[in-house]
Amino acid sequence: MITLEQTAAYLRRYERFLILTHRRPDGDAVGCASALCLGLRALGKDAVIFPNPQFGAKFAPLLDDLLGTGDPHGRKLVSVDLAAESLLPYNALGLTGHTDLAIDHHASHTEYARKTYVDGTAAACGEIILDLLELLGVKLDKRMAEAIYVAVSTDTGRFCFSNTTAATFRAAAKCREAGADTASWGRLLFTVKTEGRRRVEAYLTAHTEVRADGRVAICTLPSAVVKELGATEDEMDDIAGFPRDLAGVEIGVMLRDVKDGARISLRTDEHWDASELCEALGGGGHKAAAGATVPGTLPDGRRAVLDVLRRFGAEV
Ligand SMILES: [Mn+2]
Repeated sequence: MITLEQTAAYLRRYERFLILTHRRPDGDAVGCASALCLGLRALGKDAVIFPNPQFGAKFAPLLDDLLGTGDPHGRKLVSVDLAAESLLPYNALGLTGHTDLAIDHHASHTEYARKTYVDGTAAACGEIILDLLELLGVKLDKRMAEAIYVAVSTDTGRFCFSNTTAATFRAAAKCREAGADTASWGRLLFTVKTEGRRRVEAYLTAHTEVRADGRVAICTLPSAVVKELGATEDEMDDIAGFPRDLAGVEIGVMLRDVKDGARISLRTDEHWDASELCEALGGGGHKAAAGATVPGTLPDGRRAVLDVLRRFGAEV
């Protein structure tokens, strides 16, 4: 592990960078990649973001003009918000074992890079990137500020999750001061509901499995259903939080089928540690939000998660 100052010195020392994000890139991943890339360019460096095939339309303005690879091995590979190399996008697996610097905030970070900076107290990796840009002497412009704002506001569920700290609000304040259009981004990210999203939420409402006297809620969302309802992956942002929002629920479980099995997403209240539960399933994450992928079908995933919940004392 290196310090934030050493991380800044590392970025200052080299000229060519390729920034890596995780599969199903969220607002924090995209916001961090965008702000870091723009900040490095502001310092006169040659920086690009690896074209993750799952980058969605919603965040497109943050990535405009920033995507590319060039010769990846002629660049320093920097990952942001990426807890483990197994989370690299499928088309970036050739880069496995080559990450030079990892900047992250996941407590479950696996230290796969040559150099690693992790701050598990940061609600969003975007908070770290903002501090780094300050250390590097980069003046925050409107676009960088919006990228950081997207990162911190999404990873904290618009500043409502228990991971939100005073530092998160200070980061958001700096973004607003630098001209971020927080109202427009807020509406786009959190309040606008597309027709596809509305249909998926209606399906989930009708199919939520409630157990343990209402303390556990499980949603199973097959990709075939998403397709049938005419919804896209871009409309599924934070859908994993849906079962946790029911009154009385301590553990919300979302199950979705992915290429290599069943993706389990857990959202928990203060009685539980989602990260610990997901580690028992081979995954990881944060105390209130974590995930794991298990081999097999959605019913296999459901059984696996129920087994672990029982092992940790839930009467499901
Ligand atoms: Mn994050």
